[in-house]
Amino acid sequence: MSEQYAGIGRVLVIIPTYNEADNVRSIVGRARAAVPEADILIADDNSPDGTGAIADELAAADSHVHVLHRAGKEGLGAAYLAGFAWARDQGYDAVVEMDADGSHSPEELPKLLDALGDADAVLGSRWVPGGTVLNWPLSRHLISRTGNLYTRLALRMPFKDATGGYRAYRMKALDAMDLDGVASQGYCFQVDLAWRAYRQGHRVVEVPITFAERQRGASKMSSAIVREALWRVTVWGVQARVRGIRDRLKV
Ligand SMILES: Nc1nc2c(ncn2[C@@H]2O[C@H](COP(=O)(O)OP(=O)(O)OP(=O)(O)O)[C@@H](O)[C@H]2O)c(=O)[nH]1
Ligand SMILES: [Mg+2]
Repeated sequence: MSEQYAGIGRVLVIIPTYNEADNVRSIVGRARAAVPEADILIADDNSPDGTGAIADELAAADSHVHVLHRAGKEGLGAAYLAGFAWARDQGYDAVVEMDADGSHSPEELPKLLDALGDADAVLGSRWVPGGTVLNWPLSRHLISRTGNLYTRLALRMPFKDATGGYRAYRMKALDAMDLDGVASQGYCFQVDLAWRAYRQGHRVVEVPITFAERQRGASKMSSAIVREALWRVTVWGVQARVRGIRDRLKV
C-alpha cells in the first residue's frame, strides 16, 4: 500500500509491458528504490515471453507492486487507459507513465514528482535544455525532432517534447480530460494527452530527462505508429483552426 508523497498524495507508477521479461525485474526494483512511497502497476498484455508471470512473482513478494493482466496486445494507449482506470478505482492521487525497457531512468522519478508538486501534469522532456538522448541512431533523432516540430506547428502547442512517454499526471487533471474519447494507440497517445491537457488549460511543465535507447528486448516502434501520429495530429490541427475561424466569425 502506497504512502503519501509530499504535496501530491498517493502515487501509482504505471509500467506497460509487452515482452519485457529481460527488463521487468530490474525496472521494478529500481523504481521501488527511487520512490519507496509509491506503488507500481505493471500493465501486461499477456506477453508471450512470460513477463506476466514474473510480474506476479514481484507482486507476491512486495505489497507495493501490482499487476494488471490484460487479454492481449492492444497497444500502449489502451494499456495506459486501463491503468488509469485502475488507479482511479483504487483512489490514487497521481499516476506516472514509465517504459519498462530502461529508456526512462527510474532514478529520475523524484524529479518528475517534485515538479508535479506545482503542476497538474509533468512531461519528461528530451528536447529542453538539460534533456538528452543516449545511443540513438540518427534516424530516431530525426523522427523525434521532426515529429515534435510538426506537432508544435500544427497544434500551436508550446511543448518541446509532446511525444515522450515519461510523464506524471494528477488524477484530477486526467479526470477532466475526457479520456473516453481517446482512440490513439502508439506515440500519438502521448500527443493526444498533452493536447487534451493543454486545451483544458492545465498547468503543464516540462522537465529535462536523460533518455537511453533500450539495451535488451525488442522495440515495438513501427512505421504504422509514425503514420498514426502524423494523420491524427494533422486532423487535430485542422479542427483547431476551423474552431478558431468559427469563433472569430461569431464575434
Ligand atoms: N501492455 C502493453 N505494453 C506495450 C505495448 N506496446 C509497447 N508496450 C510497452 O510500452 C513501453 C514502450 O514500448 P517500446 O517497445 O520501448 O517502444 P518505444 O519506446 O516506443 O520504442 P523504442 O524507443 O524503440 O524502445 C515498453 O515498456 C513496452 O513493453 C502494448 O501493446 N501493450
Ligand atoms: Mg522504448
